[in-house]
Amino acid sequence: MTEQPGLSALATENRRFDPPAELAASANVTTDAYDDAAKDRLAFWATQAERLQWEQPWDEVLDWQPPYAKWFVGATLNVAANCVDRHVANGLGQRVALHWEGEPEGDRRTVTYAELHKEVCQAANALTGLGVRAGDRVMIYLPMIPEAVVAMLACARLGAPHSVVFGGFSAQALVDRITDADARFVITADGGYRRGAPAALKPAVDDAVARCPSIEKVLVVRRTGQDVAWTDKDVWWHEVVGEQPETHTPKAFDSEHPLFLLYTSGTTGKPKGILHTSGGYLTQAAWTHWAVFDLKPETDVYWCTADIGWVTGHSYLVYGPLANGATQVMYEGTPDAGGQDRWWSIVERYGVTILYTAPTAIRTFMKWGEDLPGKHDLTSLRVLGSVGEPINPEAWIWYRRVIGGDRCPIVDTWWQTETGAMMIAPLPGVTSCKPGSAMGALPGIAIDVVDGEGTPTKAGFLTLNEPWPSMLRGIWNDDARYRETYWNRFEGRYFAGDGAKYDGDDVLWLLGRVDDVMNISGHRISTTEVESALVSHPSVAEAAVVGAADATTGQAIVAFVTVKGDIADDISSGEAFAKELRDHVAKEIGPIAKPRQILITPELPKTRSGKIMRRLLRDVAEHRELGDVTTLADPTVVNAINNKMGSAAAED
Ligand code: 6R9
Repeated sequence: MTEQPGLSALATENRRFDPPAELAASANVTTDAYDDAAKDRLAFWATQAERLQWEQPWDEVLDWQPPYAKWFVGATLNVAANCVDRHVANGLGQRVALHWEGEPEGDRRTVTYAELHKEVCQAANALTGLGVRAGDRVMIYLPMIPEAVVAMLACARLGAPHSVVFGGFSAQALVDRITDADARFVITADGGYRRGAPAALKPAVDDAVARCPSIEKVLVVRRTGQDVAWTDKDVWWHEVVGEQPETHTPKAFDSEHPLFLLYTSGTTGKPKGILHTSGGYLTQAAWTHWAVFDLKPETDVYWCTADIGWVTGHSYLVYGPLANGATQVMYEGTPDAGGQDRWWSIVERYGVTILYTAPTAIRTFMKWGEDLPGKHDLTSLRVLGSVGEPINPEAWIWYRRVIGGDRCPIVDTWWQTETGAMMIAPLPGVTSCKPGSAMGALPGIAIDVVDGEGTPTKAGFLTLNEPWPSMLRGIWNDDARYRETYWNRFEGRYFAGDGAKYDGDDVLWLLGRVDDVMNISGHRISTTEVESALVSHPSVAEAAVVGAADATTGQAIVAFVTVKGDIADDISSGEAFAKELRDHVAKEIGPIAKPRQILITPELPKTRSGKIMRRLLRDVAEHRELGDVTTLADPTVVNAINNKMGSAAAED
């Protein structure tokens, strides 16, 4: 356990997997795309933008005033009309948009584009009636139900930027985001189904709204039927939306009109509100979805397993696929609800052809055993995707063999909340892939790996050199942090925060975060956030949190905690106390941020200037030889912690 899984093998990976001949022969995108983009990048993106329906054409493709870009300047469009109305107008109203599957077995709903259109119009009318106007921020805190998609599109239709908060996050997380966004509305549900039981959402909203005076109305979907508290701000979705007229005339907004804010972790405790706008975002989300998955909307059944609370759910469950008129699967629950083969029964039932998921899920399925997918007919699958963290070659090969029947290309797609859409990925009809690599930049995207001085090199920091259509347009209300986080590190380059290297064949390998952001099951959580949650517990004095390699979740949270002087040793060393701290973190941030392991230690290793030496704690957490300890104020501290970790591991 000395390195992240698989990374040591990366430099010597020589296996190659060519595109299937049949797929290559009819691929949406060929090598020409690279040539076209290389010849004229802006013309290339303008061509992709023409795949959308614009009300007014643009005067200029790009206006770049670093670090702020405007794409398709002067043009107007309605994002929701692009995702719904135009397909209905093109005679595709009867095409299935969503095959929705609830967690309880047998709970299913089919939504055609015509039905989606009707519901989005009704929801837009209802929101208008509640007072939502263009520019208002609307929080969405919903389970994975069709209304989540409808709510996002209704906001987009009205030009009211949404901010989706993952349903697993706590009331406090909602308060922070509502406050930062200064939102006036919340769309939520009584609850959703999780692991076989209804999980309440409304109490967290009640708690948050009580603390957020800016909120005027809360629109509540009835999903589980569980009891809910009610205030005069609350309105039932089924009472107001169903009553509305079934049509709504969309207004065209400027290409740079804000589409959504999505909060993501940075290296400080305060989450950043990443701002995305309309025309450029939709252009790149739609084109990459069509090109990288080789989407054939007439015949494919596409399934992205991401939650709408993450950027992948925004770009590759809502905006990209719907802009392309895709038919897709949406599933509410956990992978083991109703059996550990639930996903494979879904693939079989709907004849899924394209599956987009995360390495952490694949590693979980590896653990559960290949006889489970083996029980189902998965021969409909033709393209597999991966996103969220580096996929180790072992998982890649398993994914290809067991799920893809050795016939499906795998597209490993690198991108971020900030990039809005895929940036680095193979093209399934073109690229000969190495297992575990995202291969190289997509057409129209310019990247460099640079050293500490910003000079291009073989191994170092991943940077983006040219503006791209779906790039973030800043951090909400924090210009200084936007410049500081992404643009000040290297002159003229966007710094992604990831390490990367080229192997001898000029194939690119992503090496994970170089800052203090952890990646837990593909979700970004900052060490500082978890530390502040721990320290907010009355018994905790100090906390240091690191991400340690974990075979299933990619990284797992290991917390080193010192307790306040008046806490007796036998209490703090007990399992009940560790559980209490874990639950406390779950309450403050959400269950996903629960530390895998909590180690109570008398002191934390610090430099003389008082900075916690995380590098050492990572070594401890991953059972590595300790590196240089000379800069520590008290070098004996780390040995004491190390001994403790050794005995804790033995107890596991
Ligand atoms: C889409 C998404 C972004 C961070 C990113 C990187 C990691 C995502 C990856 C990958 C290696 C891939 N990441 N995809 N690392 N290979 N294919 O995940 O957005 O939640 O903002 O996370 O995730 O470290 O910087 P987001």
